[in-house]
Amino acid sequence: MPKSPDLLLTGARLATMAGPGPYGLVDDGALAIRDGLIAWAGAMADLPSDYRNWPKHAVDGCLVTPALIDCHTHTVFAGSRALEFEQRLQGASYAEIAKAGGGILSTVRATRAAGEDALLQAALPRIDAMLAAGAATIEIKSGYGLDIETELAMLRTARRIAAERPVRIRTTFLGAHAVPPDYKGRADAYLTETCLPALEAAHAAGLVDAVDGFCEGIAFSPAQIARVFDAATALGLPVKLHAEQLSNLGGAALAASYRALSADHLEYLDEAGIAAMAGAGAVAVILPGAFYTLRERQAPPIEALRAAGVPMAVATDLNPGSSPLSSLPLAMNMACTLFQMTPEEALLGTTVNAARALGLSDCGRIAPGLRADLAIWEAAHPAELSYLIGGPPLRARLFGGRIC
Ligand code: DI6
Ligand code: FE
Repeated sequence: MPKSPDLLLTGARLATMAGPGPYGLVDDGALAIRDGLIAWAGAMADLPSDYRNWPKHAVDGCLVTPALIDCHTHTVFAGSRALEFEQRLQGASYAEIAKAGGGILSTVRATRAAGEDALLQAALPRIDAMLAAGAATIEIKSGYGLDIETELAMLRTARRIAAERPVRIRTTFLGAHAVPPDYKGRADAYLTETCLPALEAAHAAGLVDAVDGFCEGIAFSPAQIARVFDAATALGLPVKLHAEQLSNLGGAALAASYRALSADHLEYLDEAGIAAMAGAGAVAVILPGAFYTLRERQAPPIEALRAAGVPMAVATDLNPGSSPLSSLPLAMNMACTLFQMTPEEALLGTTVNAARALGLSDCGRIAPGLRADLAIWEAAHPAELSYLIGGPPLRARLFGGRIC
């Protein structure tokens, strides 16, 4: 990345998310940025003299937070599932539509037919919406290819996004998302012949940061997910899992036994799963957009996760079927209103704990030495990010120290 010019942000309230006190708040703050990193952050009154003559950028009356991190998305896909939305409103369930060959498989058909350039062009407006809502780091999964060629094409497309927009992309291999039609009823053969070879090829091409799976009655069993996790572990890749979204198969405990970065969704998570996650230090990624869209009734066990000290992240799960949502502030609002997370937990969930769910330690807080990825909001208090439905206006974003 080209070096960014030295910059001193002044006049803002900082929500450093780095303690002490709620949100790590600093009133009348100053923030010095050099070479894309935070050099110093604190109260203006304490600013060391070295920084006093740096070029200033006043953001009086604004709130500065770490730029938001979306740690669970399926942003690269082709086609639309609006008609399925209509079917669900007429009474068809997500699982029924999936079993009839729609759902994920309908997006697979469109994605296989699209070609890489079309995939990129379809993804960019989604990315633009995510950036306009304050994100700077976005995780993107494969899983709508389900053949070797298209799984790799999805991951390459995701990586290309970082050359097109000021954003950091982390890629997750999700070959175990659904069983493709040509392998109907033969999930293990799909894993042996296609999914695991695709993982090896994608890893060899340097396209994989982590490995995910969908552990569910309509997708893969724990034993099948274990095969994928064994392969990931052999390649030295961290794992995460779509677990306990529609039923309880013990996916979170399985993920924890592989020291997963995270287990995600978790509506049907039980006490044993919570204890396993707490023991493994896995992040619980809460995805209220999917709960809302599918009009689910059972909320994830937030109170028990909180009591067990499991760190919680919040993400959009942006995908064409169960969560056509690109705004992290809206996801935060939903996490508070639907699940009674606190606004501080919601912001920790899109900064500190989202970084952790991606295995990143250089972002998600405002502290010296971390990346200067920042969001500048027209807001007085960080609770407004969750309180206002869709969040307060974003004045600007800094990516690697550059205003954009
Ligand atoms: N759970 C989800 O919420 C997404 N994937 C998954 O395993 C939904 C994907 C889709 O419906 O296209
Ligand atoms: Fe998902």
